[in-house]
Order: sequence, then structure tokens, then C-alpha cells
Amino acid sequence: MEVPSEEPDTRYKVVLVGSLGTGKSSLAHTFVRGHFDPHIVSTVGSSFISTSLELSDGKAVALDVWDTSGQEVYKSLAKIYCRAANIGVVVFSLTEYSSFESAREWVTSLRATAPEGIVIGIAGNKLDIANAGKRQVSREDALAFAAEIGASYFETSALTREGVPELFTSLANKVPRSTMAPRRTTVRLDGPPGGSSSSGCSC
Ligand SMILES: Nc1nc2c(ncn2[C@@H]2O[C@H](COP(=O)(O)OP(=O)(O)O)[C@@H](O)[C@H]2O)c(=O)[nH]1
Ligand SMILES: [Mg+2]
Repeated sequence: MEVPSEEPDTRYKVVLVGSLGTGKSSLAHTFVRGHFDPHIVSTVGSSFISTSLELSDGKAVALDVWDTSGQEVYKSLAKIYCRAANIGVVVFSLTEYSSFESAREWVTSLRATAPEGIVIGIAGNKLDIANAGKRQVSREDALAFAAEIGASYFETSALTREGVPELFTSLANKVPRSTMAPRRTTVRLDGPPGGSSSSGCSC
């Protein structure tokens, strides 16, 4: 039986995008730290927090969860932020219809900057408030949007943690195994000039 090592061989980079105030930082914190923090101080500049999880086949992967950290005001993503991302989570708030409308733009921005094979998930967050009579986006509309762009849809609450582990675990299980590059790779110095990128990464 394989005993998971402390540091898994494989790392996935997860980027969280979406309008300001939808709960990206909270989702990252709740997932990685295991509890809701109502006083998250957003970090300026790029930042990520790491955790590990077990895939359905028992393999452990490390997840580096990148928080947008203020880039959401630009509605476009810096290439450096999306470089080599395996998973993109587009977050909107179930209690703010305009953030759902913006989700489409975030998908476009993500597709324009992230590697071709990126697994995209849509997260309708603040389910706890939505369930208290404040829902502005129906599950049907969100599911239809996700289906249209070929993404999975999740409803989450960073506050109660509902749907949060499922969001990250389900998307991690969808990452094609061919992109599970080991962390330490052997670089061939006699390969063709320019090489080729199996991930189709453009950033
Ligand atoms: N009730 C509730 N509040 C949330 C949830 N997620 C985030 N918030 C709150 O919404 C505000 C914005 O969250 P934040 O994570 O900073 O959003 P970001 O700008 O997308 O990173 C903060 O006051 C959070 O405490 C949630 O699922 N439920
Ligand atoms: Mg934030």
C-alpha cells in the first residue's frame, strides 16, 4: 500500500477569479484553513495558499490556491497570474446578479490567458445568504451558463463550508492526467529548438 508522502509529487495551480466581494479570498481560506474568517485582509500582490488533497484514485496532490488579490478591478488577468494554471474557478455571488453577469467576462479573460487545457468551474457563492431569502441567481440559470461554456457548477458557502471541499476536489479530479507533471522533471537539452508545449500554455 502506498503511504502518502508529506509533500505530494504533483502540484496543481488553482486560480480564483470573479468580481470583487464575491468571496474568493474567503473560499480559499475556508478550504485551506478549514474555517471561515470574517476579517480576511486581502493581500496586495500575488499570493497563494497551499493544501493537499486525495484524488479519487488515492493519489495525493498539492493544490496552490491563488487569490486574485485586487486584480478583479481590471476584469482582465495578468498572464503571470494564470501561467500554468490547471484549474480556474470563476466565483460569483448568488446574492448579486451583476456578479453573475460578470462571470462570462471572467471566463473569457481566463480562456484568453490560461493554458488551453485548464479545467474551469463556476462557483455560486454565499449560499447561506441566498438560502435566507436573498437569492438573485437561480440554480437553473447558473447551470445553463456552466453547461454552455463546458464547465461544472457548484453552489458554495465560505461561511458554512457547504459545497467548498466538493468544489476543489471535483475540479482536481477533472485535471487530465497528462498534465500531472512531476515536480522535478528532466530537461532534454538536445530537443528541437523552441520545443513544444503539451499543455498549449500561452502565458
Ligand atoms: N455570509 C457569507 N459571507 C461571505 C461568504 N463569502 C464571503 N463572504 C463575505 O463577503 C465579503 C467579501 O468576501 P471576500 O472573500 O473578501 O471576497 P473577494 O473580494 O472576492 O475576495 C466579506 O465580508 C466576506 O466575509 C459566504 O459564503 N457567506
Ligand atoms: Mg479577495
